[in-house]
Amino acid sequence: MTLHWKRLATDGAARAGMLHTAHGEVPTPVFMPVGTAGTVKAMTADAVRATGARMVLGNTYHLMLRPGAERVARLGGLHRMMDWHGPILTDSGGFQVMSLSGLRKMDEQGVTFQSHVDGSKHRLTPERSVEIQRLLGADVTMCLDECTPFPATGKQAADSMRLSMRWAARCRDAFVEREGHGLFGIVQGSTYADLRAESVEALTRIGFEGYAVGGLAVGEGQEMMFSVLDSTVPLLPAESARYLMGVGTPSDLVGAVRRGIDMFDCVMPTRSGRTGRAYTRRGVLNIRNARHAEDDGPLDPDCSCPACRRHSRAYLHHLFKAGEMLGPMLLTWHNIQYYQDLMAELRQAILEGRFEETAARIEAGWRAGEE
Ligand code: PRF
Ligand code: ZN
Repeated sequence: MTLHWKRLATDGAARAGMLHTAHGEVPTPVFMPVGTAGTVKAMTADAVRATGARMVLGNTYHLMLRPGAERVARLGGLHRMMDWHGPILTDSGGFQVMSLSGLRKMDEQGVTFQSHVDGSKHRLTPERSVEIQRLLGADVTMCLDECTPFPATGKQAADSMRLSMRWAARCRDAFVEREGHGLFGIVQGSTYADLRAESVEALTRIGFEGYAVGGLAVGEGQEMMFSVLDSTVPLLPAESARYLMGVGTPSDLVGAVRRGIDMFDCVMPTRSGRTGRAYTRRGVLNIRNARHAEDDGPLDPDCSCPACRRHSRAYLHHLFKAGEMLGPMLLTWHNIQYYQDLMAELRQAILEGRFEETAARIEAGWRAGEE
């Protein structure tokens, strides 16, 4: 059987389910830590697993440039290289080309760009992106798309979305079916409900193992993002997984799960962990702040991660002040743990039919406030 998702319970629009892949099962809603360059930065694979994470994300763009997709394949694939034996979803590269590469040129066939690593020239087409993701060994392959910049006029958004839909059809043709592997389409259309509907229609006509909502969290704000989800998510097939790409804050996750999203990825917990920002049950804090310098208490008393169980805020503060690498490691661990605990709590609440009261309690905790 190819990769598939099974719905186990619903509560309002929120869903609890199970994603079945070649590398195991993943309970949803799920948050996938970002392992861009073949590592979840500052974490060993065992540490990632210990947080409860069951699926991680890898990036076509970074790995094609360094160490190269063919080299990863010769070395046994990304799972073996990373020593991560759970499922891996890989992003297709288009989004990262736009946000990271130098000179780039888009045409009907694909995108040509300059590497941010050494300035060398590369080309990505829908066919090559799918091939690279196969060489990496991705369980979930993403279609090559264009993430329409925000804001966009109706015409810009329509042209961009339709190009992504033509590329989606080419990705479907290029994808080689393998047991437990699947291809996800990506809905685009910016903030225009009619274009989002047209995009869903085009993708469901082609048919994918799952559907992502792309082009959000690009500057439109949470209210607009939720409004796009309100109009778009109900159009997606009820029996397929839904993935909101590159989102988001804990509050974004609760709001998107409430609207029927099953899967997420974001650099936020890892990236902000490295700069000293911590997400807790009582909101966000920065451990570098002087008020933590002599605080002997834990970062989050209800968290089971090593940063919280074995260390004080004062010690974590000291590590960051001294520029010690253990600081970013411990805060990354904590933030991933927090995101995993949040998703597990939402999933349990959906299974027990008490999503809204759980969400309200979590949101009240953040308002009780750290800063
Ligand atoms: N497309 C792809 N990857 C993405 C996005 C997208 O639109 C986003 C938007 N938030 C993040 N990552 N392929
Ligand atoms: Zn913790």
